[in-house]
Amino acid sequence: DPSPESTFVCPIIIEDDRTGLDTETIRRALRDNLLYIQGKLPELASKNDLYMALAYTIRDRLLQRWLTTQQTYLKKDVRTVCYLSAEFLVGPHLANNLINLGIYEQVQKAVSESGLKLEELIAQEEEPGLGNGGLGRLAACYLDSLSTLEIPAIGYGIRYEFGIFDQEIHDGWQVEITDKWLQYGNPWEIARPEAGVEVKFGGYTESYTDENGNYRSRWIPDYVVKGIPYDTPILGYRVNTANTMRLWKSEACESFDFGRFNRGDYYGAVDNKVHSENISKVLYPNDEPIQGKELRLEQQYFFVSCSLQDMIRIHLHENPSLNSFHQKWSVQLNDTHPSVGVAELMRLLIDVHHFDWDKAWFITQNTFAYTNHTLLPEALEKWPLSIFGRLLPRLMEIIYEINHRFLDKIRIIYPHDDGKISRLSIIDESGEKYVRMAHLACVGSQAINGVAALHTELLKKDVLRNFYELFPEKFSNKTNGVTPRRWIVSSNPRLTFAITEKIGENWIKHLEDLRGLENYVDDGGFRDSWRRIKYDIKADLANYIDKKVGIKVDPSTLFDVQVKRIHEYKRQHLNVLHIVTLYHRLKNNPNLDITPRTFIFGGKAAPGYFMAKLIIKLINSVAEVIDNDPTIAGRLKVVFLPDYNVTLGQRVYPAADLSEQISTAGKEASGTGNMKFSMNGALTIGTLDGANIEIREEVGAENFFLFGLTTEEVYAKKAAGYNPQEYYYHNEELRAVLDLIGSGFFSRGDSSLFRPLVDNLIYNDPYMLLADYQSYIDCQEGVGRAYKDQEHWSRLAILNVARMGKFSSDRSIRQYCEEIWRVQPVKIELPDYIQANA
Ligand code: GPV
Repeated sequence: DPSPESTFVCPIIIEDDRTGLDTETIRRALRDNLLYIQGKLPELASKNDLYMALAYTIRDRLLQRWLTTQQTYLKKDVRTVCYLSAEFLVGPHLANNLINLGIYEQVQKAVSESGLKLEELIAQEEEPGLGNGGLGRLAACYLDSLSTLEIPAIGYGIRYEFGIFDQEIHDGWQVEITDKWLQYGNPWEIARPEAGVEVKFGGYTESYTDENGNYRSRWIPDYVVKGIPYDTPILGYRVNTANTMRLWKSEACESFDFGRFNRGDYYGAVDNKVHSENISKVLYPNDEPIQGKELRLEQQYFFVSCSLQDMIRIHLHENPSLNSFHQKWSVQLNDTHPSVGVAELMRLLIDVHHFDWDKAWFITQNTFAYTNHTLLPEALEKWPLSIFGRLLPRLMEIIYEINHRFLDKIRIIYPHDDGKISRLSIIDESGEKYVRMAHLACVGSQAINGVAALHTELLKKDVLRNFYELFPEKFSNKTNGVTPRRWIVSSNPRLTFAITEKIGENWIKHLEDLRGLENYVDDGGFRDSWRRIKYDIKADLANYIDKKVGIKVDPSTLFDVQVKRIHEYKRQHLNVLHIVTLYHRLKNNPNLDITPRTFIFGGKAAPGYFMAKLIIKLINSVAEVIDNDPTIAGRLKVVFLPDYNVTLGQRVYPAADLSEQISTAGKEASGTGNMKFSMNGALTIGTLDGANIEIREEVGAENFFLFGLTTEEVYAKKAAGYNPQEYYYHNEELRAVLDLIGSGFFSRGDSSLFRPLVDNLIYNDPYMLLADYQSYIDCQEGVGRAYKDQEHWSRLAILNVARMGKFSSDRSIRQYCEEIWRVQPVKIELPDYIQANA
């Protein structure tokens, strides 16, 4: 019998070590996790042990919010957005979760007893590099906003074992190193093997008549792979909503073939396991255009099939049938990478759930929506029929049937117009036959959107013209946005504090409120502190640069920054032409009065993209000569920062004075780095391309450095037979600059090294650098002059920040919710015993 003393007459209230948000409880939980998860005594713990213990401490605080969110969704039978994306470039989780939970300060104090700073533990996190660039990062910003806006959502993707490669620079050249982001474990994910699903590949199809006399198809595959979901909670800012990012890992169904093993074929016995696990092994490191490799198609079909099967399972748990599927799920295709989903949902509805074609098609068309992210014709995804049909025979049949029915309708609208038919067809039959994935996405979706106003207009006029003619009502624009939680609050705490001191903290959730800063542009004291903050951040970056690449840069110089994937259309080499122009001028006139600048570059090149890799080598070669030339006396410095990624972006954007957004007009769909710079008080030098146009509209033409041809002028020049040689021969300075590069001056006398690059500009110049050169140089002179007047520059910078409200991803997501997904917020109430956010 229990003694009277041990009988609880009422529950004892203790702070739960897994949920409490005060400093003391977090401190206790941290020590506890260090011992019981890391198995370390405090005095023997490494920095990484402490990071892991802290990560688990924070994950504990997410779990109640996450489970409550999922339970609420099930109970309320909500409509859910599924964002299908081959890439999610989420960046490190720890700092973001602290900010969104509102416990940054408490954790800072709790950590201090370890003798380490919270910032050091935050820096310990290995970022999940599960994306290439803008497209993957956009998906991550959208997950943040979906949770912050309390929208039921799931991000479905692939759990690559190796993400985007780490970049090292050896002798000026890019070297790719395998990204082993999982090697010390990932505390933010939870595997759900019980929710695994199977995916078929290869083999053949056959028709049969079922017990009711219905004519059906079945797919006899060559092999079957299992998908295991790994879930990561995505918490919104100061709300209880924690949505799920569900990434699929591929595994073998039977990891070991005993039949083969018994026959003595050990390697054959593990073959199947090796092949199955290969599917989610590595991210393809090409930005646009993608590479047509079979494994890439396997990846796409793998994650899309897993995700659709998952939705169907969840749906049937709550609903008697799939008749209402499209009412409960809105599935967004992030570019065409997941567009095989259109055919896969048809297959699941018809072959597995025995729907008839028309009903299945109605559900499918009302489920999907498609976002296009590119204007480069070579980046439009297409798969050779030979590969597609061999790997996915049943999907091939379904796509033929979709196309057949689609073209039958088209023939009625455009009788006797065979050109139209072949231009609209999902199958490209002009040479080797291909499946055109954008056509499949357009035909199978209820909505189609571009990612900036100009981009959407060009889609309608050009890339998807024939589809726009057919169904104009499906098209709309959704200008990209970025999350201010990561791209201002987390990356730029000093600016966050300065803004919040003046206008309160509402702007973090309602970025339009930054307008309030306009009241302070005339406040000299505010401008002073604005400049001091920028200087301090630049000094931090200068320290980082010295540590990483051993170059000393002066924080009082103009920091002129271009960070993004290396691509000819993004024109990093135009930036180099400007640098060499200034260098050439200083060599001819050493006393020339110029605004001292530090040029900072960062970005990865696709490993197979020769010209992009040569551009990296050029930047580093020019850097070496200029940085070591005593006549320059520090007035120009050039730095290439290796391994540009989300973490480095968070360091660089806040430190920039000038943002380089210099793509050929009509080539950059939107850009999102342009937004991150401007939000952090950099001014933009840019062309009328992508979202630059809308940024300029918002901040005002007088606060933006514009140069270059417009899209119309680019088209007209091309049509008139663009000849770059005319610019080369008629512009003396340009010729001197190109000749200097071509001569071997920057390559120790080797005049062959940069020849392909220089010749490509003089004789071909597909991205019209030479046509834009003079306009760019002149515009940069204006930048230099403007920077000399620091009071003036500060005004422009403050106005840039004040007017960036439109470019929050919260605005973008609200528009998707209202105009495409038709979903509503769902409030999440925590049980009483969980401490609410601070
Ligand atoms: I397609 N984008 C990308 O990063 N990778 C791709 O494969 C494709 C597009 C980018 C565009 O280049 C940017 O202009 C755009 O801002 C971004 O996608 C997000 O929409």
